[in-house]
Amino acid sequence: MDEHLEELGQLADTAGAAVVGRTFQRIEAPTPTFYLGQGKVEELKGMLTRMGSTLVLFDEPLSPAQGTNLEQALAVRVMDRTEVILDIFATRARSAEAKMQVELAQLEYLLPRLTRMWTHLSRIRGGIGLRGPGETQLETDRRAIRRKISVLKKRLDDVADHRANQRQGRRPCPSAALVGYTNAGKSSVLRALSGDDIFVEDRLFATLDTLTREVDVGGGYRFRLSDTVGFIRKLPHHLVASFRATLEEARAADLLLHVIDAAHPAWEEQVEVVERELRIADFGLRIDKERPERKRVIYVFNKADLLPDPDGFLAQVREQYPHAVLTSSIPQSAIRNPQSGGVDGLRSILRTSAQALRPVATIRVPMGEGKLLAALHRDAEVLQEAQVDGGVEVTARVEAWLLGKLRRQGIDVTIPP
Ligand SMILES: Nc1nc2c(ncn2[C@@H]2O[C@H](COP(=O)(O)OP(=O)(O)OP(=O)(O)O)[C@@H](O)[C@H]2O)c(=O)[nH]1
Ligand SMILES: [Mg+2]
Repeated sequence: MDEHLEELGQLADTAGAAVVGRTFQRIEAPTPTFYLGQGKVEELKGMLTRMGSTLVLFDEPLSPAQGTNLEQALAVRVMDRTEVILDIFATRARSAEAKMQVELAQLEYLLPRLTRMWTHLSRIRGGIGLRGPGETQLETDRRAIRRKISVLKKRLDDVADHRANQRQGRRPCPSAALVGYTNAGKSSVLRALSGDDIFVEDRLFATLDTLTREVDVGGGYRFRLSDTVGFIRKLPHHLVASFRATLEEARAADLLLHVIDAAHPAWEEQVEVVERELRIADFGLRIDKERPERKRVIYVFNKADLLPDPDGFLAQVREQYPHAVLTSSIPQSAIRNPQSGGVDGLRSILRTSAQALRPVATIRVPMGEGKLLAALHRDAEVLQEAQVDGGVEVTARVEAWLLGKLRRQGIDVTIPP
């Protein structure tokens, strides 16, 4: 409970509000009027006056009626968790795409509230047999909002298509997406791996846009890594849905790097939240039917420098997460515990993955298969080519799925040990 309020406090801080007091009530069934019991509302009112505060934040979602009633009873602005998150997203969106995504989520949040707000008003006016101006206005507003929603959806679909085309045009290089709870250190890991100056902040939702970097993982291999928007407990669903175009990048990746704040007391709950969101966003499944295998996840336990016993921690989590690796992604000079060793472990896991995803293979292309030869030059990294009896022998770094496809077509493929 404390951790949940702690997190709401972080959200408030990120949104630019200073927390002056907190209170909670255990409720079996929230009341439709205030959510809280009458006594608690009185207590809250006293607190507000004493502390001179101007805003109340609720960790639970409030119905539009509860929100309105509370604002009237307390005479201050009341926001629920969803509204705070939307507010943060709105101020943090930079790119045109992120702005559209946030606007879409805001309108979807507004739509049902608008209805109830106007219903409430027209009841006050309530003339018999009168189709009051409120109702007409409501219809007009609703129609305008729905129209705007569909325009935004269409434009975001176009963005997603454009991205998909771009992905197809890229040269073959394995890709991974950094996913995880907000503030776990996704951007920091990308910064440490790439050496680029990427925006990092001890605030929630520092990153709203997908940022992609090609990273050298050693041994002549490169990996394309994408940073993504973080997840949080009780993330509004229309918000996740509207970030579809951004998350598509992660969905198309060869593997996922699930970055976890190992030093956070509630990291296990955070892992569950992220995995649930990923399941909802349908991440485990390939959209490409030619590659139906489940996506591999590497669990990256970050902030290892803050752990009292990093080795003991790793031994313990490996029982549940065999593909776990420890990282510390802040500049090495700032690390208290130099044993925790940077991102080298992760880099070498990526190198192994790149080798597995793009094994070097020898492919015997029969005479007259010019098309296949051209396809290899386009989709694989050709290292060597030699004329042999009855065709051409190509040595190339080829994606594993493509090798499977070639084999199914009866092409002679060998992978040297
Ligand atoms: N001590 C320590 N701090 C870290 C480490 N990695 C990240 N941090 C800090 O954690 C905070 C969040 O880091 P970010 O990289 O912005 O986290 P993020 O996951 O990208 O967060 P969002 O984009 O907000 O979802 C920053 O203050 C970082 O300096 C680490 O390995 N050790
Ligand atoms: Mg970030």
